[in-house]
This record gives sequence, C-alpha cells and structure tokens, in this order.
Amino acid sequence: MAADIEKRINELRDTLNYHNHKYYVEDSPEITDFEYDALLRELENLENERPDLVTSDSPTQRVGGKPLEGFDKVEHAVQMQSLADVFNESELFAFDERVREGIGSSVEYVVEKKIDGLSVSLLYENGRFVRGATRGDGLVGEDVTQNLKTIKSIPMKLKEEIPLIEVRGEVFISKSDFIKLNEEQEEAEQQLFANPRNAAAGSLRQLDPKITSGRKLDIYLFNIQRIEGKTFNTHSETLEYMKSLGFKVSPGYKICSNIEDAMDEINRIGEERGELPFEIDGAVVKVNSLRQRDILGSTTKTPRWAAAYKYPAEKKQTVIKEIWVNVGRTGVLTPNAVLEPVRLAGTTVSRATLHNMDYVRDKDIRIGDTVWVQKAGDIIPEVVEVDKEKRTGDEREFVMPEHCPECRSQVLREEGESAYRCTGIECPAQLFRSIVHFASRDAMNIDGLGPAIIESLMDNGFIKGIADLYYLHLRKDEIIKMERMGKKSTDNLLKSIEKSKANNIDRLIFGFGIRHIGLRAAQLLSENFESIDEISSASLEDVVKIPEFGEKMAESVVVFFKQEQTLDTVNKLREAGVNLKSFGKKQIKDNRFEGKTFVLTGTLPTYSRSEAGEIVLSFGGKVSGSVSKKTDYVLAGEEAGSKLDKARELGVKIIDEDEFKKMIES
Ligand code: 0OX
Repeated sequence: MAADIEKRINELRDTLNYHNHKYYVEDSPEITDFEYDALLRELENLENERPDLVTSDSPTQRVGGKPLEGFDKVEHAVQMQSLADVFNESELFAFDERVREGIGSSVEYVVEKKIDGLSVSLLYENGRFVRGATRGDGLVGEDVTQNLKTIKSIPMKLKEEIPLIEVRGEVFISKSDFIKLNEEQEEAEQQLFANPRNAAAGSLRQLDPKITSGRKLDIYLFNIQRIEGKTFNTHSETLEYMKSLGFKVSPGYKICSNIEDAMDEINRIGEERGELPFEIDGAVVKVNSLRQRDILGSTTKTPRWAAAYKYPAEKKQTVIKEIWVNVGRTGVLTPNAVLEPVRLAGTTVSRATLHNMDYVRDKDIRIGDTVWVQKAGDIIPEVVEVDKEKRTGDEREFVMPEHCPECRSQVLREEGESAYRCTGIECPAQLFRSIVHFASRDAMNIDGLGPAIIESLMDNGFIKGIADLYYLHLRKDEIIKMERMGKKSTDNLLKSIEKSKANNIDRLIFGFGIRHIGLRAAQLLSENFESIDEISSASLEDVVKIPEFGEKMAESVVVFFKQEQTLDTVNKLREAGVNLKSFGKKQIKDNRFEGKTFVLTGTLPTYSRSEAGEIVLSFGGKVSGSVSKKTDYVLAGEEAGSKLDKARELGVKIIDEDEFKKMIES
C-alpha cells in the first residue's frame, strides 16, 4: 500500500511535469486546465497523507513558501556579463571587423531577440532545480529561488539527470499581461509600472512568493553558464541542447553566415518588433563558434564576441484633433489626445496619453498641434514633443474641466498633487469600486454582497448609486431570478443589507470612500459630530478643529458633503431608514494600550480591521495607517503587503490575531 502511494506520487509528478512543459514551454496543451487541476489535487492529497515524501521540486511546491526577511546573496560561479551596445549599421560592421581581425577568418553569427526583462541564472544539480539568482552586478546577485519556482515555464526537473548545469535567461512579462497588471495596480491604488521590464523586476524581487505567483512571469533561456560532463562546438548546439532538457529557449534565433545576413535579420526583427507579444530592447549578435569565442575573450565587463544592437524608439508625427478627459476607476481625470490615426510600432494609434495637467503645461501641448508620438516602453502611446514650427496660430489651449465629464460633480485638485479627481459619490466611472468598498467588512459590513453580485446588480440596472442598495428589497423577485442567486441567497443578502442600516455612522462615513478619510478619521468624525447632517453643514473651521485632522482631510470632507450627489444619497439613505446619528464617543475600558500605536494590515481570521481598531481605541491605544519607527505593534493577517515589509525593515514588533487576543484578554 505504502509503495503504491509512492509509485502514484512519482507517476503524478511525471505526468504533471509533462503537461506543464506542453502548456508553458511548447504552448500546445494536451489536457484542459480542469484535468490538470484534478491531477494536481490528487498529488496534493497524497502528499498530505505522506508529508515525508514531499520534495522541493514537486509540482505542488511552486507556490507556498513563506515570505522572506530579505534575499541571500549569491556569488556567481561564472560572471554574468553585460553586452556592449551598437546603435547603427556602421557600428555593427566595425564590431564584425574587430571580431574577424581577432580570429583571422570569416565567422558565423547567431542573432537573437534581446528580451527586455531581468537576467537570472538557474542552477540544476542531478537534473533538479536547486537555486536561481538575479544578475546583480554580474558577480554577486540575489537568491530568488522561491520566486523563480512560481514561473511555470521553468522546469523543476530536467529531462536528463546531468550532474550540474547552470543556465542564464531573461525573466519577462508579456505586453498584454503587463497592461493587465497595471490595471490591477491602478485598481488597488498602487504605483503603476513604467514598462514591462520594471514590472518583471518588481515582481521577481518580491519577498512574498505569493505576490510573484500572481504575476504572469515567463522566461527565455539563452546561455549555458557552466556544465559538467558535456562539451559543445557551437552556441546553436547549446541552445538546442537546452531545448532538449525542457527549457524554453530564445525564440526564433537565427544562424547567419556573415555580418550582412546578421544585419538583414536585425532589420527583420526590427520590423516585426511591434507585433511580438513581448517587449524587446534590441537584438543580440553572437559569434556561433565556442572555440572562436575563447580566442576573442572578454574585456572586464563585456564579451568581445557579442554585441547588442539597439533599435531607436519609433517616433511618428501626427496631429492632435481633440483632447478629452478619461475618468479612471479611482476618480482620477487623465487628459488624452485624440490623434489623426498613424501607424506606429506595429499598431494604428489614434489615442495617446498626456499623463496629467503638469505634463500638458510643461510641454505646452495644444489642441491642433502637430506632435511626435512614441510608445512608452513600446506599448502605451504617448505624446513626447510638440513640433512648434508647424503652429498656425489656430491651436487651442486645453483646460481641465471643473466638472466631471461622467457625472458633473466638482473636480478637485489638491495642493502638491498633479492629479485632478472627481468628487462624485455616484460617479458611474467609480461606481463598482465604490460599492465594493461600501459593502466591505470595515465599512458597512454587508455579508454576501461581494464583487460578483455587485457586478450583476449593476449589469441589471438595479443599482446606480450606493443608496439603491437599501431599495433592493423592492426588486426581490427580479433579484431571485439573477444568475447564481435564488431565494435563499436573495433573502440572506437582503437581511444583511437591512442589518447594516443600524450601523454607527463611522462605518457609513468610511464606506462613502471620501478621499483621505480612513477608518480612524471616520471614527473621529462620528465622535465629534452628532449626525451626518451636522457633518454635512460643518464648515472647514469646524472640521479642522478635530484633533488629528489636517487641512487636506478637512477640505476633502467639506467638499464631499457639499456635492449635490452626496446630499441626494444621504436623503435616500434617510428615507430608507439608515441610521444617520452618531452613537457618541467610544468608552475607554482600561488604559492598557495608552501611548501605544498599532498598525493593522492584511485580513485577520476573525476580526475585521475596524473591529480590531475599535478594540485598540477602547483600551486607550492609537491606530495609525502607516508603519514608522513610532509604531509599537503591527497586527498582521493574511496577505499583509508592504506594511509588513516595512515593519520587518524597521524591526517593529509584529503580532497575529491570537497574540492580540491574549493581550486584550489578560
Ligand atoms: C536577452 C539576452 C541577453 C550571454 C553572455 C553575454 C550576454 N536579453 O535576450 N544576454 C544575452 O547574452 C548574454 N543574450 C540574450 N538573448
């Protein structure tokens, strides 16, 4: 029986490795994701029964490592050299002359695409992946093994059990996954990545492998750094050998019999560049013969047998027909140029971002201008320069609208910020996000109202603003008929909505998603005013008086409650019977947390963050939104992100919910 389990585990690992290779390396899957998942689950179950049989290269071990404190340093056994750049044909021909002079005969070259990502080395012992490292300065890099394991095209086990091989490649993210990732970053109000290379680097250098695992990283291998027990004559032989071991190798490399052929291939790649699914920052020309490479040798940093040909970023001229404003899901207004369509780096471009108002002003971009456009990181078209010589005098200056083009609410620009934001609580551009936030645990805590249901309710036209949630009971029959709903779920949903009517107003204020008003600020507003109506009619001076409140926060509150949409929403909430009166000041139980500051991050097992925050306050402590040296405790739950990293960096005490419970129960 025990032997049977072991046999089945090995069988499953081989099968999973085979299908993994088919899917991620060869791009020709033979089974469905569903079938793959079933096999993986079977393996997981067997490994749970026999934890002694779990090996680090098992397909189940790709994600699951714990967040690291930091990366270990790795000294590279073979230096990871960089490449000397050439920028045009004559520089390439000069490189070829130096090569031929060094060798004394003609040479064959290999031309590869230069993938724009992050260079890494992968070490295998007896056919098993044992360690991966970033290039660093070429001599010492960082150990990112856990993160590399999450990249499915990296084999954990090679097709041949050779004693030792170390290969080099480039980790990258495809253009389409880069765009998706930035959309997600925007959604989470996180910093956007400037280009796919930064996205790949940022993802690989995450201390928490779960974050890396959620990013769609891929790899192309292009060099054997060292190997035991095998020799080769040419670079192309090494590439083919790497392929036979199961690696995903530099795509479409070409052997060229002289530099003219190499130049033709470089030009061809330059033309198809825009159409490629991944970003390249040039082409690499390498001497094919390994013996000739040895003769040529290296300078301190770069090999004499290779060169990187850098393409100029393609730029085209066109005319700005109009400038219109896009309202993002976070309410930020972005000016966009509507262009006379122009073919650029593989696509027809008719829109280009102007980033923000500062950019428009600095470059003096006007409607009707003839401009140069380029693709930022070769993907997102942007206006880079105005051709002022072509001005006729008919150009018009662009002015940011004072009211949101989507919902007509006031647009607000805060001091020191370049972003203009819509302040409308019912702005359709922000609605989905607003409702998800309104229903969340720390806000109105409406059980059963998750993103999928919110989306269906919106698609069916049942909610156009948050107040509509409190009128959903009138449409009960229609909701029951919605996909995946039914009577029981509808009853439960309506019950949770009904229950939330009795919440204190701190939850409601936080739920409104007013800029700069987090949990603590919402609580302070509820403690310092008797009702939503009183906050609504408060002046800037009244609000700024609240201890801990700054100008920015106060202005944000006052502007928000001045909006017609806000008053309208508040009235609808009142008519629906939602509590708009404050429960008053929180009672302090005892002062055990006096002088102590807590930061709450991640999802806790039983408390919501606002519940935990209320407990801290009730014991006289303070809750802060950011970690600093002054923080005493970071209470961290699942998927705690940068705050946890910062706490580790600063050596702040980190506690989990159990420890927290002990502190409050004692
Ligand atoms: C790439 C790439 C980078 C190997 C030895 C010297 C330079 N980004 O795609 N580097 C190299 O070659 C290294 N080849 C490539 N294809």
